Amino acid sequence: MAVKTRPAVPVVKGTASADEIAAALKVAGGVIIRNAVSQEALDQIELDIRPGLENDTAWNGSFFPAQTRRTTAALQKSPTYAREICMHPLFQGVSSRFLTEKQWYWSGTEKQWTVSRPQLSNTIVFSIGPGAAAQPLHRDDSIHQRVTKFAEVYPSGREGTRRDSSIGFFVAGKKATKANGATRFIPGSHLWDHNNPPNEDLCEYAEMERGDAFMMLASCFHGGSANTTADEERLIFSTFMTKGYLRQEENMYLSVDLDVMRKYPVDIQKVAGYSLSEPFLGWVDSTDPRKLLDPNIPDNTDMWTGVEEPADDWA
Ligand SMILES: O=C(O)CCC(=O)C(=O)O
Ligand SMILES: [Fe+2]
Repeated sequence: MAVKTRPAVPVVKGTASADEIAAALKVAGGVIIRNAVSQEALDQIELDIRPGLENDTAWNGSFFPAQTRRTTAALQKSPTYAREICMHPLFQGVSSRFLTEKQWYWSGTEKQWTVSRPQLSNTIVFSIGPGAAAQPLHRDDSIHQRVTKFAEVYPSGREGTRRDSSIGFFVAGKKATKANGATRFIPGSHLWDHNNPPNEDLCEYAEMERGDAFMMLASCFHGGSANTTADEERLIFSTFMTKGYLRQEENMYLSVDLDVMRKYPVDIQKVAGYSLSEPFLGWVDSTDPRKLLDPNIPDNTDMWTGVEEPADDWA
């Protein structure tokens, strides 16, 4: 099985562009972003989600260590999480570049172009306590039944938008070190063939200060590591975006009350899943599901965008 030398771990500043981060992800599969989220936002998010962590009990299974506490449905619990993490411009910008898909189909003898934009897949807060064992190395794209073929380099253009099902954004709510269990990952493993098993010896650790973030393609091998400290909590805000036509990992429609969703601005509602994936996927009552949140918006019953290929419209 072809395994190339490992690329270095890319580390960029929070002022980097989405294009720079996308380019680095294509090479390494994961990127560390310094100072991605402000300390004030993290203070508020922690206040919002701490009760949920305190109410959680040990996972009944082996994937999460007994010392891990989780809380989900961040949109229900923390508008600051929604705005500052889910809608982070770099997370949204990079997700648009990898996960937006354009395709044409025949309508009679006319080609009709459609665009499917990415949506939120999950929002999970992890608190991983002292003594927690390491997670096995895994790829998060298994939830979407993905089978990755070996590639020398990440494909460009439309083929590139078909490779990954999801992108993760792990924001450090507290310092993450090798000792307290920082996420480890295998740089370059997003290009590996499905049959190529992970290898612990090839791992690097995403060590972060509070407010740094680790962005990762879902095809990259990774896992939470052992927390070998006596008294340090590792606090991670973990958010994924996925394709507009795949099932969300966390069912946002059942996890977030409609009354809570109604209070959010339109951009958050759309990213949460209240929009159509063209040509006509995800409707309610044969129209845009966002009508459930705002009955005054116009009906959307167009099943295509047009005969011209739409331009890439991200900033
Ligand atoms: O704990 C971490 O850093 C990563 C968690 C993870 O990869 C998972 O739960 O799928
Ligand atoms: Fe994972």
